[in-house]
Amino acid sequence: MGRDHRRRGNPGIDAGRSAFRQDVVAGLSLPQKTLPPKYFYDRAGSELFGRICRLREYYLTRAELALTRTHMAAIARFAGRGGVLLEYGSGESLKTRLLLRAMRPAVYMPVDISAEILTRAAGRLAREFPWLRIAPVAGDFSRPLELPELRGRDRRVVYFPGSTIGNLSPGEAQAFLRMTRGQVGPSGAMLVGVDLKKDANVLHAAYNDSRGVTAAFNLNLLERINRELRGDFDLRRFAHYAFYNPALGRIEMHLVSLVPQTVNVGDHRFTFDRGETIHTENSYKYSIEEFHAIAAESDFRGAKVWTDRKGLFALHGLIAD
Ligand code: SAH
Ligand code: AVI
Repeated sequence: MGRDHRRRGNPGIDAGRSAFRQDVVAGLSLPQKTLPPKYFYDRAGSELFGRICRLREYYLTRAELALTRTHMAAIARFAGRGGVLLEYGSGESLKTRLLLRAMRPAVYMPVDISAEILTRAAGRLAREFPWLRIAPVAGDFSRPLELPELRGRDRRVVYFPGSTIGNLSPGEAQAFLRMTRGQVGPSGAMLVGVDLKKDANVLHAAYNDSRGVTAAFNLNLLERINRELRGDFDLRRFAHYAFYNPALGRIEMHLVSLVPQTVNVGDHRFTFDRGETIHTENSYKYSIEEFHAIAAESDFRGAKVWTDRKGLFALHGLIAD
């Protein structure tokens, strides 16, 4: 077994907290108050996301798992055996297990902003796959990341499942793909999970679940600000609000202020009108053609695409163009 324990990725807790403070203050100072969705994933947020994945209404995880199982042999042929598998936003590395078994990469490099979940997942994988070298990187993929040396001659494959790419704007998604295109080089490949466009009612239910888990996930961001940045958000005065914006092809998640109010975050003070919102997340949905166009802008060619039987979700196999 080869576990790599050196600390890598972005700077430590204090630098992380100061970036969090800066982003929160900047976002709440905008005319449309906004918070970056990457801050959802503290310990409580990651656990809530795990519960979302098991909800009846949240079809994304089940659809992607089903299509991966069904097409595993073809996906593994596309990815190739051995080499380096680099995964962004790996979380629990749930779907990755299927890929690891079929691909048997020499090195698996999971990258996630949530260091705790990453370490726990890497520990489990090390027990389950004793032959695998695991090199976890705790870091933010929206900033330049210090990655461990990628072994020169090995083929590199980047895996980005879960439709996490949908949480980036189309421009950010292109920039992200351009970065990974540089990482995989001319002979590498990328596997990207993308949620497909579909009936708005199905989308609406997935982001407004009957048990209120998505609402708790959204509101946890305010709780995190209270905990880590000396905030005084009263969670009873904000409500989860998610809807599909068909013109932009995205689910938007907001937190609506239920009353006129003033909120403090450390030494900063923010006022809210009744009905004013904080925009917390976008989740873009792309048709196969739309996603191919984004990939092409980043010098990737859509070589393969696998979907589930219901046509809910797509896994794209991209190669360097
Ligand atoms: N890949 C898993 C988890 C998806 S949830 C799945 O398909 O189920 C999104 C994951 O991306 C979370 O684990 C979160 O911590 C991570 N994440 C979100 N924004 C990130 C960022 N900017 N940098 C690194 N990881 C990020
Ligand atoms: C991680 N990401 C792809 C999820 C999504 O569906 O956009 C995050 C999420 N937000 C609300 N529910 C789940």
